[in-house]
Amino acid sequence: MGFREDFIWGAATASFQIEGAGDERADSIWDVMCRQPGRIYGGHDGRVACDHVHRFREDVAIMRELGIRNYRFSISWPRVMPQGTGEVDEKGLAFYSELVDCLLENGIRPFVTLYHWDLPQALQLRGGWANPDIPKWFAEYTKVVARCFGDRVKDYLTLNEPQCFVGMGYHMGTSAPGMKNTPRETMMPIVHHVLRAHGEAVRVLRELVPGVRVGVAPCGDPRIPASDDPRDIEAARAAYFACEPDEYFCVSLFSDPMMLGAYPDELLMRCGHLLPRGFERDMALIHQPLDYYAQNIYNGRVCLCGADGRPEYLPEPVGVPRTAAGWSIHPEALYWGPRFLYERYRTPILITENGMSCHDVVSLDGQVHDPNRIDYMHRYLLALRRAAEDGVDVRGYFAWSLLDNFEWSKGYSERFGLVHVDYATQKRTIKDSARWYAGVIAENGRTL
Ligand code: IFM
Repeated sequence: MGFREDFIWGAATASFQIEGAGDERADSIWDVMCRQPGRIYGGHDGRVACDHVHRFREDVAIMRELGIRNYRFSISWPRVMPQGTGEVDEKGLAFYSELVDCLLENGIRPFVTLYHWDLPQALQLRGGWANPDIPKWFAEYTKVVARCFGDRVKDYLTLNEPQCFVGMGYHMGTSAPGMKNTPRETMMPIVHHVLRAHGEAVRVLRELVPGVRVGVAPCGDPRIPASDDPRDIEAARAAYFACEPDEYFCVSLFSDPMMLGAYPDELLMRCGHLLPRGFERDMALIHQPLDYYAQNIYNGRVCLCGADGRPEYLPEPVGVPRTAAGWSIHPEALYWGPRFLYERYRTPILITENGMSCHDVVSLDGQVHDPNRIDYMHRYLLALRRAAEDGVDVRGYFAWSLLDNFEWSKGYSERFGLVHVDYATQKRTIKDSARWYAGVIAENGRTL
């Protein structure tokens, strides 16, 4: 009972959020966004971030000290291909190669995310995700990655949170490339290009990397049934997989095509005519078996079966616990999310992000005491363990994040790390939560 003996305990990061060394690579869409006044909290940017490119050995040593044996990081497309296609930057590749070697020497298994939002600006100038050629560009980039690292890296995630980089990037305008209210006529092809890019990457990885394991890391807040009444459970399930036009945070919008080979019916009825002509022919490429169905889970929404039999959301209770980012805390999301996802997609589940933003400070004793984060992780992990005990094939959990980092439009104002970063000095301080997590890992979650 509990977590599998080979449970994957890890920590996650993303290139733009930690790497820095902005002068040593070409621009991504996030560099451009950061230069636009008023877009990012405090005018912050990713030029230095956690200076991970120059300090990765120290960061790997911290993971080793904590017993974190799995590390999820992303590759910056513009660092390895400045124009997005064609020329390869050998220095950029060398950085990741050294990082991978260092991880392996320290007994840490690398999990590579191919795309965590930092599109080369050169490709944005060619239309970015709206250009129907982008799946081909993504395949070319994936080939470079697979050929360089495939001998040493066997675990890959194609895309991180397509919901966010599509929804926030093209509909809400809060993420790069910062476009707002892009018409549905453009949004639906963007969604389709993203899905084709995923399919192309899976195909390339399977072809070039012997023994590869591939997944994808979407998001979407799990719906939590208000009670054990089967009608509430079904209402929560229906709400979780519902797909409304102009709602890009739906799980099923991206995951049904990838995992079931079809767009949700309700979407096809209302927006199918906006998909690229002949989209049906792409469904086999998009729908390929995956080794993991990964999901990033932080929040949840409680829902019940309303009087008319339809899902009805409960208002947040007064005083609901919240993170420093203002997100309400719903540990049960890590029970119902994996359960609903596993029941629908029948693929082993990997939690590729979960964690909490806190107002962390280095105390007078030189330590970072973050009991709220410990409590958050403890509650969420208990829920995940219960899911495993109830038959959900849960393979792993990655804490977000290893380091405090650049939290996109919030700049450095949010701290999600297990390790505190003083941005003025780049001093790392291991937080109490990291030591607590180290204990959980050592015990394989038995003492939770
Ligand atoms: O920091 C982000 C990450 O890049 C994507 N998932 C959510 C995290 C916290 O907002």
